[in-house]
Amino acid sequence: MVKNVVFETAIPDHDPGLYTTHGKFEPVDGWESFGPESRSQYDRDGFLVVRSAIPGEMITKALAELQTMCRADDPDCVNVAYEGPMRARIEGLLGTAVENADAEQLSAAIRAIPAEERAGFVRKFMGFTRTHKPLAVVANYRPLRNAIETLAGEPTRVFQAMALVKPPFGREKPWHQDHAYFDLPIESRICGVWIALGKVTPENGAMFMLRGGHTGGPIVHFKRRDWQICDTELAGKRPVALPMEPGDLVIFDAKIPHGTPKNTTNEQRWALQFHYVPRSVEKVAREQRLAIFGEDGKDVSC
Ligand SMILES: O=C(O)CCC(=O)C(=O)O
Repeated sequence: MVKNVVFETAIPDHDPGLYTTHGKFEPVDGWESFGPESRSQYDRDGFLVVRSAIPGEMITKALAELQTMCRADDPDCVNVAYEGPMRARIEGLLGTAVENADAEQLSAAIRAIPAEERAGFVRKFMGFTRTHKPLAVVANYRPLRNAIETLAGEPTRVFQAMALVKPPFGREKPWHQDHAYFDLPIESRICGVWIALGKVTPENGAMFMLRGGHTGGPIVHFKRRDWQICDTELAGKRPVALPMEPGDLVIFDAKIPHGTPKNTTNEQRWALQFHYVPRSVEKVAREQRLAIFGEDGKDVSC
C-alpha cells in the first residue's frame, strides 16, 4: 500500500544557462578498473562515474518493474510523487483542490485516470526495497556495495531508495546538496548512487555536477522552485553533464552540488537512486540540519 501520495504543484521553467556543460570527466570502465586511484578521484571531484556497472539483465528487470509500478493502481511503496499536470487532472475530476478530498476520493480519482496516462505523470517512488525485489537487488549488487564501502571508508547500510522517473517534458530538479535533506551528522561520509536504467542525455535530464563542489562545505538552501541552492550560486561556475548508457552509474558525495534540467523530450528518463550511510552514523535532530542548511537566522537572501 502507498502510504503517501504527493501531487506536486507546477514549477516555473529554469534558466537554460544553469545547465551548460564544461569540460570532461574520466569515467571508470567497469568494476575491474576501480582501484585506489578511483578513491582519490572521488575524494577530489566529489563524484565518480562507473560505466557498465550493473549487469544488463538486472537493468532490464528493474526497468520493467518500474514501468509496472508506474501503471499500477497501487505501486506498493512508501511514497509516490506525481508532477504538476497530475494535480490539474485530478482536481478536474474532483471538482475541488486535492487538499479538500479525503483518501478514498483521491484513490477513486487516481483510478479513474487511464493507467497509461497516469504513468506519464510519475516523477518519483520512494521506499520500495522491501516490496520490489528487482529494485532491491540493484541496491545490494555486491561490486557496488564493495565500492561504496571503500569510498565511505567503512561498512554502510542503504539509507534511502528512490526511483526517479523524469516524465516527458518533466520538471527540473534544481541545484542542491543531498545532505541538506538528511538529518545526519554533517561530517558523515554519505554516498549517493544514481543509476541509469535507460539512455540519459542533457536533453532528457542528465545529472549535472559541480566538480569539487563538495569541498566547499554546506550551502544555504532556499524554498524556491524546490528546496534548493540559490541560482546565483551557479554564476561563473563550470558544471559538467553526465550522459549515461543503461547500467552506467555515478557515485557522489552527499555534499556535492548537483541538479538535473527539465526533460525536453517526449520520453521518460529512468533512473534509480540509493543513498548509503556508514553503519556507525546515527540520526540528528531536524533543527540541527536546518541550522546548517536553512536560511533562518542568517543574513542571506536569494
Ligand atoms: O533524478 C533527478 O532528476 C534528480 C535526482 C536528484 O538529484 C535528487 O533527487 O536528489
